Parts: sequence; structure tokens; C-alpha cells
Amino acid sequence: MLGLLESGKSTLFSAISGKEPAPIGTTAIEEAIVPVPDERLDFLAELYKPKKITHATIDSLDVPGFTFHDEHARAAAARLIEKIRTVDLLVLVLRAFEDPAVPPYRGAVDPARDLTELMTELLLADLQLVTTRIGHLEKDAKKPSKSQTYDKAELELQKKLQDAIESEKPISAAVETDEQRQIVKSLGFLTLKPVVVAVNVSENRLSDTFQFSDIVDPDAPVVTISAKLERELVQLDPESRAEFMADLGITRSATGKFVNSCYFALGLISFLTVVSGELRAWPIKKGTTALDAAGKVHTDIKRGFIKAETISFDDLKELGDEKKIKAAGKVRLEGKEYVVNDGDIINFRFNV
Ligand SMILES: Nc1nc2c(ncn2[C@@H]2O[C@H](COP(=O)(O)OP(=O)(O)O)[C@@H](O)[C@H]2O)c(=O)[nH]1
Ligand SMILES: [Mg+2]
Repeated sequence: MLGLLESGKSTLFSAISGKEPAPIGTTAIEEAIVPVPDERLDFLAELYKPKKITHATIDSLDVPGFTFHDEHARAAAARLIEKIRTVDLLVLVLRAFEDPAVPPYRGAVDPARDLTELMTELLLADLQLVTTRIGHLEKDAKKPSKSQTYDKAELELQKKLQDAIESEKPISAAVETDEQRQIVKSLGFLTLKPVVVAVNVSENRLSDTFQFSDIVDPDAPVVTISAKLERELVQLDPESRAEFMADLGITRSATGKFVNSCYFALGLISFLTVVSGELRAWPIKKGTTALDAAGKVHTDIKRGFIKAETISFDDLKELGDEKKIKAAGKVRLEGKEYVVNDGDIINFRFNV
């Protein structure tokens, strides 16, 4: 979770994690494991009455805010930016709320401007990385060595990436093949990462929509949310929460939708298991095979994999219970290569 100072990152982080927000001025990165809401688990819980319910989770970081007012502030921002090269997703939090008590960045609330500034800094950070890398590779590619061919190929690619950034395009626009992606994967380019934009609005502007397709990838989800309101909501007991929401005329908290957008932007889906009293959602990348999904649950299950007994959640919801599913012939026995779908309920058959 990245953004300018006082855009509401810590407040939003607190809303999704239930942790106390970091005080303004903290320089440490906070971490929390955030459960991913899943209505399917609620439905299945009714049906199976499990002893335990385990949601999929996202590991989330709250990064102290940046300003780019001067060289000192930019150097501090650059240091923080270096620390987040290993993350899989960037959530860019933008201030759109009006509040005289919280002075806005550069004297005016302007989410599009803030996003542009953030993207520029991310591009600069990547440009620096590319330039350093090119410097090393130019030396290495001259020396005859085992990796010389590879170094030359990487050098060519890095130069292409440099050109892209210099014309203000993100690295993601210049990396075209899986092979190229593989080459640059370990470098942690920020502008190669998927992005979710969270626009932090005042409570009376929840129905505003924003689009920033000229600044970020047009496919990046843009979520309108009031961080302050969401934080207040999680602090209430269910009854007062319902009352408060009714007063505001809202039916759903936006936090769940926001976390789901992040999960989706990460390319994750869930398969579900009900084993010895535990109902559980397992996060996997789209395209994961049944064999690898089995490995998520336990390496023994992967090793001894026989079949994945699979029913789809939608079928179960429609028909009501497993008996009817069986009667309708909707239990599938899938093999190792089966590509798991979102909402598959899987019972792995395996040998130990
Ligand atoms: N009015 C209003 N104030 C907010 C909202 N979100 C955050 N704030 C306030 O803005 C200040 C900065 O918030 P914080 O989450 O610490 O920002 P960060 O620097 O991005 O982590 C705090 O005083 C918050 O109470 C919001 O949605 N509405
Ligand atoms: Mg903060």
C-alpha cells in the first residue's frame, strides 16, 4: 500500500487488517495478514457446519507516506521504494477526501495529480535500476564466460526497457514474452507489478467513480472507498454496524470489495476444501493444475496424487447438497493436469 503522506493508507490498512493504524510520521513498514472475504465460505459453512473456517489471505504492507517536495523527501521516498521491490502488487492510495483538519498535498486535493507524481517516481526508481543493470551487463557481456550469450540477451532487453521508461512507459508495456518476464523477474521492477488504485473519498462521495486510464494500466481496478468510514465500521459490533450503515444508506462495506479487487489483480483464485471439520479457501494462481493445487494442501497429497474429486460451487449452490450433486452426476474425477477453476470444491484422493 503506497501513497503520498496522509492519503489515508494507514487508515485503510487498519480497516482491512483490524490493526491500529501506524501514527503519522512512522518510518517503519507495517505488515498484516488480511483475510479475503468469500461469500462461498459463508454458504458452505451453513451446509457443512465446520469446526473451523480458514479464509484465503493476503500479506499486506503499509508503507509510510511519501512527499516529493524536495530532494531530501525524494531520497527518503526512494529508500522506501527500494524496500518494496519484492511485493506482488501495488495498491496506490489517493486522497480525494476534503477535510480542513488534514492539509492536502501541495495545497489542493487532486487525486489525478498525486497518481501522476507517484507513477513518475516509480518510473524513476525503475530507470535507475535499469541503468545500473545495463552498466553491469555491458562489462559482463564483453567477458567470455558461460553466461555471455544470456548476458547479451538481457542487455538487449534492458536497453529496450530503458527506452520504454524514457518515453514514460511502464516496464509492463515493454515486457512482451514469458521469456522476457522470466529474465527480469528477480529484479523487482515496480512498474511491472499489477496495480490497484484506491481513491479515498469523503463519506458523502462514495458513489463517485474515477478513471485514470491515461496514467495507469486501463485494466487496473480503481476502487472508491472512504478509509475513515471503513475503519469506523470495523470497530463497531455487528448490530451497531448495521444501524450505522442503514443511516448512511449503504448495504455493503467497501473493504471486502477492495480486498477482492487486490486478490483478483494478483491473478489469484480460490479452490475450497472441507476436510476433517475444516472448511478452507486456498489461494492459487489462475491456471494452476490439480497436481500443484494438491501440493498447496500437503506435499504428501501431491506425491501420492490419484484423482481430484471435484464439484463446482455453483452446482452445489444450485442443487443444495452433495447427495443431489451425486445423483445429478456432477462429481467429476479430475486428473493431475486438470486446470483448477475458481470455486472448485476438491476432495483429493491420494496414496501415502
Ligand atoms: N476526513 C477524512 N480523514 C481521513 C480519511 N482517511 C484518513 N483521514 C485522516 O487523514 C490523516 C492521515 O491518515 P493516515 O491513514 O494516517 O494517512 P497515511 O499517511 O496515508 O498513512 C489522519 O488524520 C486520518 O484520520 C478519510 O477518508 N476522511
Ligand atoms: Mg501512514
